[in-house]
Amino acid sequence: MLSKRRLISLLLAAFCGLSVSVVGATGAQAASPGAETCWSYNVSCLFEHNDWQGSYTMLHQNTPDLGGWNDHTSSVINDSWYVNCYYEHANYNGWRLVRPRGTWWTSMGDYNDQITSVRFSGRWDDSC
Ligand SMILES: [Ca+2]
Repeated sequence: MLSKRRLISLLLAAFCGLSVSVVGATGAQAASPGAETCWSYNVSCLFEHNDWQGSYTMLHQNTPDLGGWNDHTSSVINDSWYVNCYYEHANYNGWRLVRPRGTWWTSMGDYNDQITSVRFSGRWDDSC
């Protein structure tokens, strides 16, 4: 049988543990300032780290060479009005990844730090 003091201690520990897990879950779901900006302005964004963290750049049009952002992208948001196609090399060469408007990746997986050019397309068949 638990003493009253022990029972209160366990309840407090359980409550604190629940609080920590709730804060953790909220933190994981909270958008970064960069992500909030991208979602607010209907633009396409590239992020330095997974989960839309780190520095970011906004794109508004076809970009045949990302320059300083070459091979630097770890997550993306496409909140532009267009399909976005991301390419391995400059001038839309190499492999291609497609993101319809209003979609994202929180991680680029095997394509981490490899995007070099981005094309915007108004087509509805997800091609660029
Ligand atoms: Ca590349």
